[in-house]
Amino acid sequence: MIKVITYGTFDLFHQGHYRLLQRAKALGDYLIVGVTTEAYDATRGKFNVIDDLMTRIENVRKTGFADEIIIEESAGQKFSDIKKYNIDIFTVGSDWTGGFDYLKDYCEVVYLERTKNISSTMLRETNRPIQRIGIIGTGRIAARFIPEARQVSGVSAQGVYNPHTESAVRFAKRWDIEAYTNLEEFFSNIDVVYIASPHQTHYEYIKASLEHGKHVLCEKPMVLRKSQAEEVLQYAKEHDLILLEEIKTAYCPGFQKLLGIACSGSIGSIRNVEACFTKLEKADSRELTDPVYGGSFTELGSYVLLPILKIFGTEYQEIRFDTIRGENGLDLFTKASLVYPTGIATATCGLGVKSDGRLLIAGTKGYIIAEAPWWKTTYFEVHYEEANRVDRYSEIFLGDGLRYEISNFLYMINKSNKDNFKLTRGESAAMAGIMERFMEEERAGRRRETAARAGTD
Ligand code: C2G
Repeated sequence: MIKVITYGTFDLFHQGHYRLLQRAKALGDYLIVGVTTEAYDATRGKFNVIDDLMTRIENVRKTGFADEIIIEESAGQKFSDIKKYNIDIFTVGSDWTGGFDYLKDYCEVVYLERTKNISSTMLRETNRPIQRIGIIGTGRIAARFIPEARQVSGVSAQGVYNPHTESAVRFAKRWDIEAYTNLEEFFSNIDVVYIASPHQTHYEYIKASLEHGKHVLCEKPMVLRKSQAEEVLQYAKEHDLILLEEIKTAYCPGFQKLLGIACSGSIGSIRNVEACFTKLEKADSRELTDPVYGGSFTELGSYVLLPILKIFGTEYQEIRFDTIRGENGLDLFTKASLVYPTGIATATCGLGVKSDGRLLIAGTKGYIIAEAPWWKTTYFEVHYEEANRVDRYSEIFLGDGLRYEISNFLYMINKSNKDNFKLTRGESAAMAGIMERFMEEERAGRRRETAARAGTD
């Protein structure tokens, strides 16, 4: 019996896939088809798969050509499948010609002529028009966003808005996109909005974008008041629009895996979460000079609060902040301590004090440790009472990682799915509430310090 194997994503199943499977089957007596998982596709840069795995498997099954269907989960699996299933022929479309020659040592490799004028990419683009992204803001983060957006098919960076003509034009020129200084004109030329302007401007821009019927991806911290967060999230929900807060960690595959392990019970009941992120900034940087919105907590607080809210939820009983301030009164280093009914947590961040920058999750049976930069999770360990027992996990993190949230955003648009489990509305609102409380306490603290200083002069 001649055994044949082939692999693919088989998204939006089409004639090209059908013909490939038909000819693959004809090469032998028994055909095995490997269908890729979403996670594996993401590791090879395919971020735009529309159909879920079960739908794609079902579509392959319905052709009647596959005698067996398996799941392809990782690079390197082809080699072991060929051994495991005793394969005679590996086949794939001619778009891969040469790409799998390394398998020739183990079986015959056949590249079948690819069917012309049809592809999943074409179908995605015809059925779902490319989402033209308009960017608000021209700073460092906006610049990081564009190369990342270019990795995700189905979106294109169309233009940038900045009320200051010179900044808008300079940014647009650099990235070869359109510059807008008029908000109405900007909205009429784009489909979705990415907001990367200074923190305090987010709220107004989110409102304006939603009122123009645009889905919004907004940089963290989305807004700095809980009532504002609730208002815009509610507005988006009622108008069937997506409003997503951009905290790249929430969308990266390694962090998803870490949360999965943490919540699986393998370290028992979780009792303590400690998250730390420090980044030394120059004294004259915006982050350390903006008198109202600067400081370590508004800059990095979203990252360190994320694992805490994901694990313990949004219903903490107490929260307190301890802060070290610089000469201009801005917080250089802040520790937020949260108390929950079943555990405690600290969120530590610094722009003027360097610390370990690790994430520690302690449970009744063991603990998880992810070292810096855990906010771009690629590796973590699970430790137990027996010192020599350590489980190690790794995951890919591509580029600057914004591609994960952009593809998540696009997926939600295409699926008309307005609920985002990776960072829920409740979690975003809770974060805004914590930011608000911190800023209020900070202001009061600064006033007290100034008064005390005046008293001693
Ligand atoms: N195909 C084809 N003609 C088309 C489109 C696709 O013959 N017009 C073939 C591809 O060459 C591939 C199969 O159909 O053999 C599945 O295509 P995709 O779903 O695009 O999967 P792909 O990314 O090519 O994955 O490990 C996965 C494999 O490497 C192939």
